[in-house]
Amino acid sequence: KSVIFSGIQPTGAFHLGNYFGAVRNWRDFQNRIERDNIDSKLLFFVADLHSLTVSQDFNTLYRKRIEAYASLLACGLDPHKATIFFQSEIPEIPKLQWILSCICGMGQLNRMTQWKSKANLRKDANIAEELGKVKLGLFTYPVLMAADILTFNATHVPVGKDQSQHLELTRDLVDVFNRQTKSDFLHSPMTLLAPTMKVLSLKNPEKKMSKSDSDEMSKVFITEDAKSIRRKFNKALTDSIEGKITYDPVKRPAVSNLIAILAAAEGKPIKTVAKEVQDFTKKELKDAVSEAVIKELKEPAERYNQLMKDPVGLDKWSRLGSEKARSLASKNLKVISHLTGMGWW
Ligand code: AQP
Repeated sequence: KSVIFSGIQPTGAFHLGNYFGAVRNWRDFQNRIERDNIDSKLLFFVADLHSLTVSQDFNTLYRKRIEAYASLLACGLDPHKATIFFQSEIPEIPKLQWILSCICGMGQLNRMTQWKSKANLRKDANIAEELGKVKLGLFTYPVLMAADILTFNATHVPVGKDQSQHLELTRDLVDVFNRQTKSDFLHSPMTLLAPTMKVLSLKNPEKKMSKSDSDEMSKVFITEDAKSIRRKFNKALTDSIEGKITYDPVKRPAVSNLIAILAAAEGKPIKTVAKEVQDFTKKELKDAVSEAVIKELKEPAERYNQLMKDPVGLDKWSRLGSEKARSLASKNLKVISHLTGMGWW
């Protein structure tokens, strides 16, 4: 039986990148599994422990976690069909993280690229001093991610390209664990790369659209109203190239980003959409993207507003999710703990 598993951090409201690059694909998995009657377990979680790896305002984090949970449901994840939970409510995860930390080399973590980009190391400064400021949690983030996956013995992990390196590390840790414990208990999880492209910032196509970007005009939230969506796309950066609209991510990244968003919203191949819009003006392209995105986000936005009016209902779903997740996690951790000579936790 396959176990499909993925998570998202509660570091801010979900934007089009999170939606097209992650959560919409998860919903499609969920619906396909139901339609085709596939024997598969689905687990999705709010990665609140991961969000602590960068500095957080603890006064707002509690609410952001709930907003993230509501966003997952609003995007169509269904607690009847998938187990949807908060990472911090599963104590088995940090237990396994410790066991994995004891088999993971510093050199393996040192090769990971994501902590380096998130640590904002200054190139001109003393490197030892800069490294000394990096928080242990940020450096060991990939071990926590491996623990998330292996606590549930997941077989498939849908992620964006930026996470592939962490999945490779997880597979390496599985090999070491199984070898050292002379077992084959842990599965080597497969990476399912999101079919959708990276959604870029509407203001700077050199950057991806990101929750933590302080420029609100760079991103469109899944809960945004039509007027605000139109305003953001109207003010989106394009380029000064005249003539036909063309899809060329290298020479025309901003225009290509708009075409790619339109294609994702309409559920069509980029090539087809690029042809359809080739004679549009840039204003017409922006209008078409706005209308397609408004249509695509209408239901998630409505559902989100309803869910946020019902905190008791949300709490009920998240408790149910945590109970289901814990029951699976504790079964697996018992075996893992026994294999590592720790007795039965
Ligand atoms: N711009 C993007 N385009 C496509 N996919 C994206 N994802 C994020 N941004 C884009 C995908 O969303 C999932 C959840 O991401 P995360 O919460 O783990 O953190 P992230 O990847 O670092 O996302 P953000 O929005 O940029 O958050 P911050 O600003 O907090 O770092 C992942 O599957 C990711 O690939």
